[in-house]
Amino acid sequence: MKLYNFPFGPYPQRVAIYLSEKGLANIEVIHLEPPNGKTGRSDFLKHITPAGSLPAIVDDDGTVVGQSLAILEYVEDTHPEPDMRGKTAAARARTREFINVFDEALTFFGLWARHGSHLSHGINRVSRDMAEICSARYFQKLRLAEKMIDPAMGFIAGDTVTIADCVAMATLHYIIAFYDVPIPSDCPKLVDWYARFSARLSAPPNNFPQEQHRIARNLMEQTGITI
Ligand SMILES: N[C@@H](CCC(=O)N[C@@H](CS)C(=O)NCC(=O)O)C(=O)O
Repeated sequence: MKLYNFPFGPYPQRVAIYLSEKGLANIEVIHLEPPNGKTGRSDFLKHITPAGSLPAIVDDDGTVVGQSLAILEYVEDTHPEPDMRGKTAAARARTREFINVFDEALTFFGLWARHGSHLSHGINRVSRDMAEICSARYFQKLRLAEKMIDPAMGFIAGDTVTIADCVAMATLHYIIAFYDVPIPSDCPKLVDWYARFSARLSAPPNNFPQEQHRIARNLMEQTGITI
């Protein structure tokens, strides 16, 4: 199996963290430059998946899977051990609940950054309304996750690592480390989980391109948002 990925970013890191936690070594990882607003999608990536986005996998039988969440499910289906979805129907439902919450959080965050960050100036239309509405929805999703976390469990969705931890970690690491947007202090269970998961070997590196990081940081000040 080949994984086409990128060394940083919330979607690529979902899969990178997952592979590290899963302990799968028989996947060849090929890092590519993702398409962006300036360069557009590369013909190579468009050839792999219709979306032309990273990550994408190509299995040995020719199966192609794009979209990070579909990739996680596909690898779980083809490599069931160790299980990273939850052993019972209820546990798997809980895993999916958390995945949905963080996926929605990332979508709102993405709209906030895309229409507010100095990184997007000249690429996307700057919108004060978008920053206000989407940042509020982003923080609302984190507060929902906070309510859902059971502090008696060591991981986000239960007592073992699941793909929900990988999705949550990839999301929060990108937003905290690249854009300098902290988890609100009224989410102590989430803050605690993030600190503990950050100490794991699977935690993403802070390997951001320096110039992009310099422009991206302080998103809250750039867009006039306070928590
Ligand atoms: N929904 C997709 C999003 C993937 C995504 O946006 N990847 C970025 C790289 S971090 C990318 O390729 N962006 C360029 C594009 O979509 O044209 C997923 O979950 O895999």
